[in-house]
Amino acid sequence: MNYDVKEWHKLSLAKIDSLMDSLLTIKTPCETLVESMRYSSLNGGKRIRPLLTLSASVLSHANVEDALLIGSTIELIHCFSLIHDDLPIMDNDSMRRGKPTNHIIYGDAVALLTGDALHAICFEILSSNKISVTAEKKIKIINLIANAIGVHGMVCGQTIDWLNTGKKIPLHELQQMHTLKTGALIRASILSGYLAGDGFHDSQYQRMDDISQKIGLLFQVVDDIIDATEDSHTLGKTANKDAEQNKSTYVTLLGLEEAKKSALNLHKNIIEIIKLENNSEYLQYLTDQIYYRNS
Ligand code: GRG
Repeated sequence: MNYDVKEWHKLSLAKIDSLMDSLLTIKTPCETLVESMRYSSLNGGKRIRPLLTLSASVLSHANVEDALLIGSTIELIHCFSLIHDDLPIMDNDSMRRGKPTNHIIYGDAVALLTGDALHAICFEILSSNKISVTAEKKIKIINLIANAIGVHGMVCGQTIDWLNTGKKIPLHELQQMHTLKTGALIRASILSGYLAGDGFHDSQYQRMDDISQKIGLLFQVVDDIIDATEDSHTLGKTANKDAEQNKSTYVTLLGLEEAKKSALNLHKNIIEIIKLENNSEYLQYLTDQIYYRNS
């Protein structure tokens, strides 16, 4: 099979954006809510999570439309977490994806409610008949995603982060916090795409799980590096925020050079193990994108 990865990336981005647009074309008595949901979702994110879902679905020969829908709903969850993360009561940020954050435009209360609505719509879509996987698989996928975002994942990681702002924490605690806050949703993005397909054994699923956790960690180490090295214009959000808030990061704990070395080794190791999987060209390409990104 010939994989034109750049073309795949471009086409997939267009499909994700178009699907998200149609998922957020909603008739409701509250137009402001939908406008706000669209403002913070249809605004040029990298779409790394749905792209990961799509790339993993290729390995298990899942239906592309199913993978697109699953990935796009995960992106809606990601958008909700960014809105809440930017609120004055949390990170208090005024710029996201190069534009004013949601609460700057719509106010804190509507921003909070917009996040809640994006959260709920993910599960409304996933449990609907828009997805053609079996009921058993659908439940597994919903369970995986729900598990990744609540007390066992993202919200737990965010709470640990919040409670430790201004404190220096040991490296293993930093790693645990990121595994939950960022890694869990990235893991779910990959594994849900894989689960939508067929014909894999438990041992193959375990290997994908290991790969997805390593990709989540690479994403975060790189995120800490670019937060410290890139400017706000390139990042599309306030640069050097971690240091300003006195947060522990891979850069503050290890130093920039060691953090870069750690990302380099992790990237090399992930590529080595992904290459052992058939049809993993898109996943390799996205791992490179995660490693080489500057925003
Ligand atoms: C209150 C239920 C409830 C949940 C909120 C705020 C929160 C819990 C979680 C925040 C999790 C969070 C914001 C993690 C940071 C993840 C991160 C590194 C975001 C940047 O992701 P990119 O680089 O951004 O993929 P784009 O803009 O490209 O999508």
